[in-house]
Amino acid sequence: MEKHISRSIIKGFADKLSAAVESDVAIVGAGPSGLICAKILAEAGKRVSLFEMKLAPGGGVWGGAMLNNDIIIQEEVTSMLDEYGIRYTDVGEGLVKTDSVETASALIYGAVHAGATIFNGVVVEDVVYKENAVGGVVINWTPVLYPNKWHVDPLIITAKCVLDGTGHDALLTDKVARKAGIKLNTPTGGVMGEKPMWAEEGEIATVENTKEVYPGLFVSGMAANGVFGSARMGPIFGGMFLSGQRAAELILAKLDG
Ligand code: 48H
Repeated sequence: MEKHISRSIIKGFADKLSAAVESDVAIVGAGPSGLICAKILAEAGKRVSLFEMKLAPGGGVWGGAMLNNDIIIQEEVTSMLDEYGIRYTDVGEGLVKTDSVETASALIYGAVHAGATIFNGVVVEDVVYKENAVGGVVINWTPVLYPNKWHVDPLIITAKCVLDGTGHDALLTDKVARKAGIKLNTPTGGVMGEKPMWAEEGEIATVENTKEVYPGLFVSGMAANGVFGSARMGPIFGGMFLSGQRAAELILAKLDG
């Protein structure tokens, strides 16, 4: 029995990782925008690999606001909540609240159930950059790099499109821009840095900023606002849902167009 348990898990994981080596889309960061994008792309039949450096996917959803574990979403986005079966309560002013634990778990289940593969505990430390385009990600086990900084060479995942959904500091896009010495599709050509809180503006901007910032490299969610220098918005998540949806639309247009 023990031998069979171990061999089944080792083989199953090796098969998953081996299949991921040739992905259509590599999504970096399992926050709400990355998870929503993953579900839509997987439903469209794309081979989607999602890498999350933490043990638990879900990003900033779990903690609600200062660990008050509810989040706020705009009424216009409740059709997306309905699709996941996430329950919500009207709180007035065109807003609803949801339980953050129910929301995070539903988004994770939705992505995996649609056919995306989530690799948790895996950090994306770099990208593949060839012939003026991003063509994949470079991965390692999170404990190899944090806090240990062991000198262990990574594995490489090829992908036609890469989504930076890493949140506030857009660290992946920042690293790519610096290391490859490239100009991004931003007004300055670089990562502009997130602005302070302005909920209404930040929510609109996160969807508008969801773009292909360099051939093969897309940004979503807070990373999009970090790249384009837009405001943060606090614990309201409609923009993150719509950004994930927008990222999927743009990536599908690139893959199928
Ligand atoms: C693998 C990585 C790496 C890496 C980071 O921040 P997130 O929740 O993602 P978004 O942008 O979809 O959602 C943002 C939202 O949660 C939020 O923070 C809001 C609304 N803030 C407003 C405000 O004012 O504060 O998740 C990003 C995920 C995290 O789980 C990271 O662990 C992960 O990306 N990640 N995974 N490799 N290099 N870097």
